[in-house]
Amino acid sequence: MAEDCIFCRIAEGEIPSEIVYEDKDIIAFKDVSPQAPIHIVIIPRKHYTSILAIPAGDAIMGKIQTVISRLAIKFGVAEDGFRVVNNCGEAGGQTVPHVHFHFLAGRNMAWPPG
Ligand code: DGP
Repeated sequence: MAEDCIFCRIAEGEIPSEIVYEDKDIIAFKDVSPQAPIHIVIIPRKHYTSILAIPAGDAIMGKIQTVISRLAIKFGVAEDGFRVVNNCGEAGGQTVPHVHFHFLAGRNMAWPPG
């Protein structure tokens, strides 16, 4: 755990959040500033600053993919569709330096993103 990391503190239960999924490796919770009717943040419990910090071959990416599928079913959007976003680094729009994936659904998404 990184002491000054908001998402580590959410994973530890030190900061309250509306958790929609959790297991020993991953936690998913509602975004505090939703950009769609359904906006979930998926994080590994382990602190990696960004997607670039995840070691090659680490199993966490496959586990995240499984959680994405579970969320699509849980929120009933597997058929309609949804969007998964990873913002990486300053130019990528990352504001919290703990790797995370946005799961967005419940409206039609525009392309290109801003
Ligand atoms: P990004 O810009 O990709 O780093 O996204 C960070 C997201 O995290 C942003 O959509 C807002 C969300 N967020 C930041 N702080 C908190 C918090 O304390 N609780 C919750 N639930 N979400 C947060």
